[in-house]
Amino acid sequence: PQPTYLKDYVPYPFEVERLDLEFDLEPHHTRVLSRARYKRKEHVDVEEPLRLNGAGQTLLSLSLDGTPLTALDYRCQDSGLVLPNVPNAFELTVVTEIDPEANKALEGLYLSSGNFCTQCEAQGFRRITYFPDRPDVMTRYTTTIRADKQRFPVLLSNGNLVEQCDLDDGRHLTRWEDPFFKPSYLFALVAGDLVCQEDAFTTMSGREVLLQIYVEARNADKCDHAMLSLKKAMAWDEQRFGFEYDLDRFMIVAVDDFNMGAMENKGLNVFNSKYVLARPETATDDDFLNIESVVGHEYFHNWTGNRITCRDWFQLSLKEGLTVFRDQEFSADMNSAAVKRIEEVRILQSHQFAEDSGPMAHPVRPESYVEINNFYTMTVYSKGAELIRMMQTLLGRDGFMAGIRLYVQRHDGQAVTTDDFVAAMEDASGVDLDQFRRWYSQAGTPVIHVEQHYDGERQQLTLDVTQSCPATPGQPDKQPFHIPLRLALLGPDGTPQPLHLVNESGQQGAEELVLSVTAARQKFCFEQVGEGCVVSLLRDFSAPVKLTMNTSRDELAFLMAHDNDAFNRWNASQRLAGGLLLDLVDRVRKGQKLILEPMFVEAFRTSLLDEQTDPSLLALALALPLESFLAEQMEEIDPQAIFTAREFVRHEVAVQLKDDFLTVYRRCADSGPYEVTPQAVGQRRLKNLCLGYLAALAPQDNMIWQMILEQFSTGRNMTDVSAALGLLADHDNRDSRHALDTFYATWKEDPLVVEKWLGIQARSRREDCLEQVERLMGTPAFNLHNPNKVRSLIGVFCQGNSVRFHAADGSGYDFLRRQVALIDPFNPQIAARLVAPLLRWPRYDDTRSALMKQALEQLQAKTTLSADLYEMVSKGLD
Ligand code: BAL
Ligand code: ZN
Repeated sequence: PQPTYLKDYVPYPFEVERLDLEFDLEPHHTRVLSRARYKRKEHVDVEEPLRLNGAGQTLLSLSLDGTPLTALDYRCQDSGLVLPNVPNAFELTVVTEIDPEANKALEGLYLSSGNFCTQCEAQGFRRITYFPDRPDVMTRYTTTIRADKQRFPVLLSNGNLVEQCDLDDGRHLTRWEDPFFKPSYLFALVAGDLVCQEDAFTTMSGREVLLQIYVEARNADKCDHAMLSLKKAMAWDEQRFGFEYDLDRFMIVAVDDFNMGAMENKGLNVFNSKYVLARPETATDDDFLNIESVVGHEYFHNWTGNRITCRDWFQLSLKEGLTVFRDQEFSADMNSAAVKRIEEVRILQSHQFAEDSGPMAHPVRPESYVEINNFYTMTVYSKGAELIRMMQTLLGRDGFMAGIRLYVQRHDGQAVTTDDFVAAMEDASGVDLDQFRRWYSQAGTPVIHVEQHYDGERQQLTLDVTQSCPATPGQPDKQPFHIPLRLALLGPDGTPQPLHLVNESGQQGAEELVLSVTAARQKFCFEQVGEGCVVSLLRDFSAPVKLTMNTSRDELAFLMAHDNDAFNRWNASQRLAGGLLLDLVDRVRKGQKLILEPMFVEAFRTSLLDEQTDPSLLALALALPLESFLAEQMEEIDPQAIFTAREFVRHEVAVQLKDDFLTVYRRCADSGPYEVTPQAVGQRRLKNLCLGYLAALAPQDNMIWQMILEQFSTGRNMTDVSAALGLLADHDNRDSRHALDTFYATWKEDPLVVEKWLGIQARSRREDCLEQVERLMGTPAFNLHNPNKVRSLIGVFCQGNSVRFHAADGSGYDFLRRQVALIDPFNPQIAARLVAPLLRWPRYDDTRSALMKQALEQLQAKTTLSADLYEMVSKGLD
């Protein structure tokens, strides 16, 4: 497969004035008629042929302005059709047949639980009909759907319903018109036996919008939270961004078989059921929060993605980075902003930073791809959102909002680039973002190193800041980034001090400043700085960088207790725990005795007993740094040593603070009805954190073991029940087997709960975990064709159970290789995502790295590799 390059972009030579689609739905033989009006753009050569994308369908007929074409009039290639001699304006009618039932790649039109649905982003529309399947070709769609009325009583597509009638032979028809121009990736069709929950929303200009959530009948009682989230999102987008919904109807459909989380099709969002369905008995707090965030995200795309879309797929972050930022702000406003920020950064630091330092490292705006599906990455999404956040920081809220207004005013209805977005921000605010643009074109995580020098006599503090960025594939040298560095100075009692920058004409005396770091090396000097001040840097994680600084453990403990920036308080706790853990990892590797520093236990106890702080923040501060975060800090990753060191700390803290954990556990005990308020969620988080530490003493400590069993059997919500089951599943004994069996027997008809059951077992610390995973693959609970099941079992084992996946004998690698090889022939997207952990082989010891590489080489040697997997494997071996 050949790469596509950003530098080769050329506009499409034709405009498409309208597109009429007609579907005659049959599971194995769906007939698609598409009628499009094409018009050659001005100044385009008359010799320029019409090129249409298309794959995986049978061409039944083709006619131009009503005249049938013969095989001499066009060329049919693997990737589509070429029509060499077309007039300047014409209507082309294409009739094709497709087989949705056989479509296990879940791209284009397919069946999920017997219902038809579509997924067209990025390039699925070409599997439905021949068309210029690229985001810069926007047109108006009319969709007519005909199907058997009894089997498919609900027939949906984008826009407004304009016709509905019964036909002969038990079939019926609906016709939908979407008044908005859209690219093909936003097309959607759903047909099935679904029930609908309805509600309404009145927009700020007073229009009534019909809201509908369609699900299978068995899930009818699990839509309330998604509906509430949708209404909150619609109101929030009006208040915060001034964006009002634009159609008469907004529909969400939940399906069980879905490669992604959800899809923002115009007016008809199709969701992975995981991000719609929830009841307290079946869904955890995190599920509830994720539903709110994903429902928001897809809804927010209506303006940032649909009304203004991407010129080409290299611009994916134009809509994704911006929309992730918007959903983050929404969740922050609905819940606790500090908790949300910490969670975002925790994921960024452990996963996006890893991507940025591996063979798939790419800029937020990539320069080439073999398969665009491989670029729906943490870098494009999460780092892309950080770029938007940095612009807001540099421009201020008002400047940023002026930029958003200008962006919409200039580009509504267009397909544009990330550069257009930055230009709107610049033009609206007057802030020069020329150097800032490097964030879009340079890959890798910048490292900022800060040396501080205090001159007591002059009362001056100098920060000597250097920045660098490691080489990434194809980019050996980097230019300095424009980095917003938010900082404060805290006095000995924790009070923020007024800041006075030497040689600075701007505002002086503020308690917080954003420094613009733009050079490879830069000094910032502050005056009137008293003795004993501690600097609080990169507050609220003002840039996606790694910060290194010679902060002592005492200073970290001080920041942990006193920093008035909640993010930095958490960050100090992670740096302190991280430093200690990495020292212990080192001792494990050297075979030395492990000792836990008393100051750590004391700092831990102080936080644990703090009754003033938000319990969610405490739970985050008291959680040990993730294994993946620690791994990222190591030159050569040793998963076994990381595991041993973490388990040692967990056990030691549990031994020393057992009574304190019990006190807090009991204080946070479940009371009252289930609510997803920050306070209630926080109590459950803190309670389950305590139980998690205490579990390190079980099952030897029978009292603790019984407590876990008790929570499992009497827990009144899935958060508590699944937390307890996860702790039980770390052991192989009669109680834990009984708990796992009972749980499955209770929930075996609910796929989303079965996924949790699989995930819990895939994450187990049991030494025979892989054996259990392989056994589960052979049971009815698992299905290789269902992406959620694959992610819950295979994905969790390979990405969330580092110590077992990286077993020194290579059994985990061999397992992953076999599963990837099995899945690739029918679902390349999922296979390519699954293989990612093997690409990190250069970071491990010689034995592991040779085995991981060998697994990749074996995959590469296969004769039939999808483009998706080919790209991942070959980059991994480059
Ligand atoms: N556009 C694909 C799913 C999402 O990011 O919303
Ligand atoms: Zn999105």
